Amino acid sequence: MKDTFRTGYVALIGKPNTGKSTLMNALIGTKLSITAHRPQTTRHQILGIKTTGTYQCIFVDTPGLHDDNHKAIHRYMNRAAASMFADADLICVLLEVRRFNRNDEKILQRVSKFDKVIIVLNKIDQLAKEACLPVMKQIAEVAPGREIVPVSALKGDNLDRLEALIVSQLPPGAPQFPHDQITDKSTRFIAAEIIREKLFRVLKQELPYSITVNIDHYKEEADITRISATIWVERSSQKGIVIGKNGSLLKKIGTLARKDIEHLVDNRVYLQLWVKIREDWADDEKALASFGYSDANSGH
Ligand SMILES: Nc1nc2c(ncn2[C@@H]2O[C@H](COP(=O)(O)OP(=O)(O)OP(=O)(O)O)[C@@H](O)[C@H]2O)c(=O)[nH]1
Ligand SMILES: [Mg+2]
Repeated sequence: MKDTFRTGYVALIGKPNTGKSTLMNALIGTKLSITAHRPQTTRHQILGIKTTGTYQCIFVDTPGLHDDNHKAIHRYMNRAAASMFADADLICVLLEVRRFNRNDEKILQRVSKFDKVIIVLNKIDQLAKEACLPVMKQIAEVAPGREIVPVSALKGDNLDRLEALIVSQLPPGAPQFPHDQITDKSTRFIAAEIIREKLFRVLKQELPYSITVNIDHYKEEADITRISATIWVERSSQKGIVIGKNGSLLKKIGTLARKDIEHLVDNRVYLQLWVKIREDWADDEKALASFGYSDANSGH
């Protein structure tokens, strides 16, 4: 007898920097969501859709849950993460094997009332197997009876097992998206995110948190895609830092971003970058909305 088709939403939640975006990209097999070694990289909910002959798994990458609510953007990010809890068919809580702490415990307590929760213990490549066991025991004490799956999202270890477990818990149902659709976000959105990722990678200090990227023009032609984007900063001193000496940093960011966007759109890309100031945009509800941080994007 033919198996029933399964479809469901799988929320990936956890503390910042636990590897949610890396895991989603690995499970989908495409880089959809940007990643960085610093926390608070993801700002919006992003769907990553995997469809096979027997199931459609709709992963929801979310911003890391954190207690830092002092700016409007942080409140937006926490809303974008938390709005997923109630609607998901399954919740995967990501924990880092070397950094399991009180904040993770709080997240596990928050999901304790949900039926379907899988605990994903990530970054096991950073620790010897024997050293992982005590952490698993500690987690089991906080979340008794929950399945704990140790993985390395970066190296791909044990992801087959995780995926099989996820799929086995999806409810029966027809697919919600066409079989060839892999995300809910536009190429334009992902292009802006790629630029933001390069800013995270190239710039030192805390500056990336004061930056957002907006695509002003996006035009696909037969043999080239033309993109013009603005990097918004909060103060004039930041503008100089992003541009760098003789424009060197901005050029580097542009080159790195262009390469990734070319890969994404499978075309040559002409990328123009501007740097502009909007004072304190990250704590200004109006500015946030105009830069796309609206609850329509947060999944609210
Ligand atoms: N060693 C190791 N590093 C990993 C693994 N998974 C993710 N990372 C790294 O951890 C850092 C954070 O990864 P992200 O995927 O951006 O984490 P995130 O949970 O999406 O972070 P936020 O969006 O800020 O909440 C990056 O530098 C990743 O390369 C893993 O399995 N092993
Ligand atoms: Mg992320």
